[in-house]
This record gives sequence, C-alpha cells and structure tokens, in this order.
Amino acid sequence: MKRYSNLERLLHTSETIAIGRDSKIVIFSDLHLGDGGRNDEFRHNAPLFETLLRERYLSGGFSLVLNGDIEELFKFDLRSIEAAWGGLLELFLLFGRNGFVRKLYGNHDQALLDHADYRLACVLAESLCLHYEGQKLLLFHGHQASPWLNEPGSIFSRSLFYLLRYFARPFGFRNYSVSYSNRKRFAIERSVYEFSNRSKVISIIGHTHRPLFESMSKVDYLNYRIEELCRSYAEAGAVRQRSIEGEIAEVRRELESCYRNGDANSLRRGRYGAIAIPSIFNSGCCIGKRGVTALEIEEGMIRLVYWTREGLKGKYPGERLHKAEELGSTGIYRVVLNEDRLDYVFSRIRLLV
Ligand SMILES: [Mn+2]
Repeated sequence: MKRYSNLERLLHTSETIAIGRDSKIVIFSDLHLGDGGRNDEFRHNAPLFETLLRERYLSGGFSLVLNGDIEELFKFDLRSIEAAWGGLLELFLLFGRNGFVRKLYGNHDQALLDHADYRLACVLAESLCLHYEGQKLLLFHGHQASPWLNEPGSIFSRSLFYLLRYFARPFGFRNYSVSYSNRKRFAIERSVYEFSNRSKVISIIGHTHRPLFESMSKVDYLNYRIEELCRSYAEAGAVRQRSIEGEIAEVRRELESCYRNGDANSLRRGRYGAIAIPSIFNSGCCIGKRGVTALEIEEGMIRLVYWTREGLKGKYPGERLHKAEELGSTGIYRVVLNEDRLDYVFSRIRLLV
C-alpha cells in the first residue's frame, strides 16, 4: 500500500548491523541541542545527561544510537550549537570504541546533510536496521511516517485515538515540549505500528517525545509478570524465593489498583484485532522537565528507562515495580519503567500478527 512506502523504503535501504545476546546498545532521541542560552531546551538536563552517558553507558561498554532531533536547527544555526555542545558531540564519537555509534537524523536536524564538515557526518544516516537472531529492529526518527497525515480520506476518530492510547501504553509523561497534538502523535504512532506488524519488525522511534514500550496493556503485562514469577518460583533458591514472593505482592497491588481505578475496561481496549502486538517502541526525549528517557538493549532484554535527579522523591509510572537506583554517588537515579526479553517480544509479533 502506498502509505507505507516511505517506511518500507527505510526497511529495505538501511544499513544493517548484527547484534546478539551480548550486545549493549543505548538509544536516545530528541535532545534539541541549542546555543546553550536560555532558549536552549536541553540546557537544564545537560549535567544529568553527560554524567549518565559517561558513567553508565560509555564506561559500561554500550554502543550508541542517537535517533534524531539531536540538534535543534529550526531555531539555531549549527555553528552556535557546536560552540555550546562541541564537547558532547565529541563524547558521542567515543562510543565507537564500544562497538558502534550512529546518528540518525530527524526533521529538526535533517539539514545536517548539507554540512559536509559536521562533526558526526561520518556516522550520519536516516535509519538503521539491527538484526537480532533472524529478526529485525528498525530504528528511525519517526517523522517519515507523518506524510500519511496529509493523505485525503484519513479519518481519525475519537475511538481510534483511544485505541492508540491504550495499545501503545504511554507512560503518563505530560511534559512534552513539542507542539504535537495528540491526534498527530496518534497518527504517526498508528502508522508506524501498522507498518511494523505488516513487516513483522520492531520499530524504534522518537519524534513524538512520548515514551512507548511495546503494546501490551498494563493489565496484560502485570498478569504476564505474575505468571512468569510463579513459573520461576519452583526452581529458585530460598533467597530468590523470598524476593519473588515480595515481587508478586507488589505486582498484585499494582494490578489491584488498576482495577480499583476503573482502568480495566479501557486498558483492555485498543488492540490490533483483539490482541496486543508489541511492535512499536519510543525512546521519549532528553528535554523532559525532570529527566531523560532512553531505551536500552542489553543481554537480550529491551528496557525503557527513566533518568532523574529527583530519584526517590519523584513519582513515576511503574515505581512500585521498579525502584530507583542511584548511579554511583552522582545523585542521579535510574528507574526501569518496563523491560522484556527480545525473544518474547519477537515471538508475540511472529505468532500474533
Ligand atoms: Mn522530530
């Protein structure tokens, strides 16, 4: 179908990199680097971001994918951005020694294609395909899906909007600084979701600034988690069994609060057919008021994480399940918002589409 052709082009023309169970990759998007002045939306997160980049990811052996809108070229010229953030651009390049670094462009930094002397020109691309055990993860910024918006005959009803809200299980972050309407976000996410299912790939995007992790409803996820914990209980040692008991209790409380708040019906809406297909992920953005979100791929797991200075004080979705952990003694905390095995995610895509 015509409306998919842009994304299909990416799938068929991307550079491919093979990854395996021992691979470690971190994906960030939407830094919107400016001139370091008061209109620079990244500035307030700069110390946080540079610390976690160095101390968790560079020293932890991660490869790096910057998934678009890294520089804010709609508002600033490249020279002023480089003057403010040249050190950060150099830091990005150091990730090459861990494996690879790729800079994918978005709509706000696409103009970099015209700058041959751009510091990261050697790693600049539109998209990237990661091959994991015969399966594909396609990484691209996401604006490529938006021309579909302008096609005549597109209908975005309110019910479709709710469908997306729940199948994509957004994480409740409200501080998007882009001016996308929910309707536009929905249109982009939905078209990426349909493309991914059709092509049986995982798509990893940015652009909408809305962190997304797979497409199970929260209730389904919590039920699945309980089942998984029960299965592992019998084989676990005594110490691990105590911790599994504690975790089951936490998950049950979370599940009960979902039902209590009347979320059950709405959360159970919004599927591809009647079933959730976990085929779209979004790394969120790095200009959040209270922190930064990212996607990690590590030892066969995919994870949505949230980095914040306000560690234990803050409230974030899923905090009952995953405690904030401090990075050394930096005063910076990392919260796992969700994680799953890539094998499991791909099995769902293969079996359920
Ligand atoms: Mn964008």
